[in-house]
Amino acid sequence: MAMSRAAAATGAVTRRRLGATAARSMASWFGHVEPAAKDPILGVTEAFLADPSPDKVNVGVGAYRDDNGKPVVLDCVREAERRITGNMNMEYLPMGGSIKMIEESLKLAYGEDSQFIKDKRIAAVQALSGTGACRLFADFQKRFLPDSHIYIPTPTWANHHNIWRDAQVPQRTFTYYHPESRGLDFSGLMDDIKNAPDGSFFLLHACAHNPTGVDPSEEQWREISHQFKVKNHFPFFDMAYQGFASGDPERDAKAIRIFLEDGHQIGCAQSYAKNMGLYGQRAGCLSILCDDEMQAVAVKSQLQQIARPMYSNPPVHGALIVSTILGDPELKTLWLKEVKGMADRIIGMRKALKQNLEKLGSPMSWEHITNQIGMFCYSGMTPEQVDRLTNEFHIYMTRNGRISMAGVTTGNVAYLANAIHECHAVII
Ligand code: PLA
Repeated sequence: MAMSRAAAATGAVTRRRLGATAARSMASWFGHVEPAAKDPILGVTEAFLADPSPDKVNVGVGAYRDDNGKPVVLDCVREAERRITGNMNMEYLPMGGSIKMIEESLKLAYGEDSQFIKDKRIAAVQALSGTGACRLFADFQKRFLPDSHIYIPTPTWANHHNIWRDAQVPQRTFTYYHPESRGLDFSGLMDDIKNAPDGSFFLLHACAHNPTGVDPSEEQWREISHQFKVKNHFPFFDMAYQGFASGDPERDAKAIRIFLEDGHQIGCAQSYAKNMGLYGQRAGCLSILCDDEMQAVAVKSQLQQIARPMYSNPPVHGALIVSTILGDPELKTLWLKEVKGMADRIIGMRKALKQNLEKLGSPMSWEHITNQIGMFCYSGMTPEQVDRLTNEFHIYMTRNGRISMAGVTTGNVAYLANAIHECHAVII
């Protein structure tokens, strides 16, 4: 029987498709995909885990350890989990996340009695920790101010560059660190703020700058804020270490509070990874201070719309832990004590590392180890020196010379100091 014209045509299409599939299977679908470059921070953890040496030390990623080198779950978190267990269902959160967690987060960043909170001027959503908050903001910036740039400090947390790159926001850098003095290059910073086109976006580390451990003083923040006002720049604060700089979350919010006093509209990314030890729970918050309540409602709805096709709504467990702790005066007091305890242990390890290096007769000045604050020590070691530390001493850290002080313990500090001393001695 003769084939109908339609059936003949279908057959031809099928043969063509099969031909294409056969050709592709010979060439392989993904043959062109090259391995991605290793992440400069998380790649260090991978290398550390693969090293069988019993001496190995990981001072790469910024993850707090106790003095035995063990990961820590805070007592306030354990207690919050105990209270939550069995009491909650596992339904989806709203697209913008837990209202209670957001409320508590805003109080932490903007102040318990903030008028902006009372006036409902802040658009805020729960985010996938600090990274997710930054990414959501970057996507929002691209969508609603498509011609804008982001000014990022030199140096900064490496992932900032990836985040704004993937959001397709063009990046520029501004001066931050002065390598010779191992401190802030304040005049360079102020010049760059002045020279940026009016109305530029700037990424600022709210406290405990990563990787340098160098923050502006209160007076310098005031000058920066003033200059931002003159230039009408937008400050976006990444606050990944609130509490880790001074041991007191209230004090660590000082830079943000100064900008608020001066009448800026700000954006803020908060993370509970470090200060509550909720790393893998991905608990964070993105907030944007708006002109008024109506604008805040609109901005929040747009943030939710960006989140919906990416991950729909944020995870529930970490948010519950955060809201349970911050919403209960007794648990909050315990949290504040525990944050201070973590910050103090790090300060103690800074002193111990410096003393050990001095005891070894190191000809270098190690003042910066104790002058810097937060989780990291920006040691000044070169990538080659870091490679030696890793290859000869099994000490793992990022190649920019950053030491995560949170991984230094009474047990490994002398070994670390000795290795640093050896590697420096050769270069000098
Ligand atoms: N912002 C800054 C400045 C950070 O240092 C980090 C984490 C984040 C945001 C994001 O943290 P979160 O998404 O887990 O909340 N920086 C770490 C880890 C601690 C990392 O690189 O992911 C670091 O070792 O630098």
